[in-house]
Amino acid sequence: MPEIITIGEPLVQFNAMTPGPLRYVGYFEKHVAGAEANVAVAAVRMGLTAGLISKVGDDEFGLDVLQTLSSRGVDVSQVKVEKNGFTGIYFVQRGYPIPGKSSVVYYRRGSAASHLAPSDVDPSYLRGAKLLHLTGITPALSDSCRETCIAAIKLARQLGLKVSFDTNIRLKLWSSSDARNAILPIIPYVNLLFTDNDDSRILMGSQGSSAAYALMSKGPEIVVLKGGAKGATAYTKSGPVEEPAFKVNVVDPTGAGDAFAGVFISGYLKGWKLQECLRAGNAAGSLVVTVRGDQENIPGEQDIRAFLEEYSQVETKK
Ligand code: KDG
Repeated sequence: MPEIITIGEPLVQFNAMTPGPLRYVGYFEKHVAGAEANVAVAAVRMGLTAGLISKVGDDEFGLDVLQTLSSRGVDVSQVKVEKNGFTGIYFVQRGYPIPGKSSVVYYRRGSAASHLAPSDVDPSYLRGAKLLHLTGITPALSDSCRETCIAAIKLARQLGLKVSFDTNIRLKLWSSSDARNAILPIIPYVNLLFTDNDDSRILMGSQGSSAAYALMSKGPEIVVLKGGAKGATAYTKSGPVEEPAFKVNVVDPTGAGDAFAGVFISGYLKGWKLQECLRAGNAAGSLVVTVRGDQENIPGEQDIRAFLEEYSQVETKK
């Protein structure tokens, strides 16, 4: 039984080898990604056990997802293969029109994972786990995916699991008002909420500490505001805890937030202080942005320590 269970769509990512508009890109590098799968890989790198509940198509990309995630230590026993279904893919455009930023083009509508239904969540798989992690991407995929998220979260709480949720609002998948209407009812069931200023403006009409405390008043014990290159802040009843980000060379920021969340959650389950969770999460996010691909550079504890040792020396030398 894995300690951390995630539910969501694993995707095959085609990452542009060169920055610029996709129409001029000649070569792409293939990776396995998907926000929840990325979090599961981060948990495994941190020494925890993790499993994914999902569906892939009976195609080559489905095989790629299954082989890659299991080779990375994620339990894929609950990833069903849908006959005649297809596995979602997406392309990453890098560095254009904003240097250092990426954008995505999805080919996933009607994918196998969008057919996830509450019956795909086996209560005996959740029983005994420590934490269920979901994101705002899955409820955007279809009505049955949204129902699956709600059913799984309620079941997890009944079974005594902690629930973490990353708002991850993808406006290429749904409108702001649909996102708000689907995500706000989920928040009261969440123990540990990850969000950022863009998402909190959509959800609460505000940002920063006022949004964090307003979200916390709906139920979560901890609200973590991810600020990317600006660092991250965790809000609890005892006040905010802040950690700055590290300066690194950005190749592709896609997936950094998932590495941050996965490492933060793992630290939280290990009983680390919030400051340590934030610092380790920032280190993981920093390492992920320096390469193409969401999962390859997610560090384990030892590499996080090495990174922090080097970077705190850089900081004190300044
Ligand atoms: O957070 C990175 C993810 O956005 C990426 O891997 C693709 O899961 C994905 C999505 O739905 O955007």
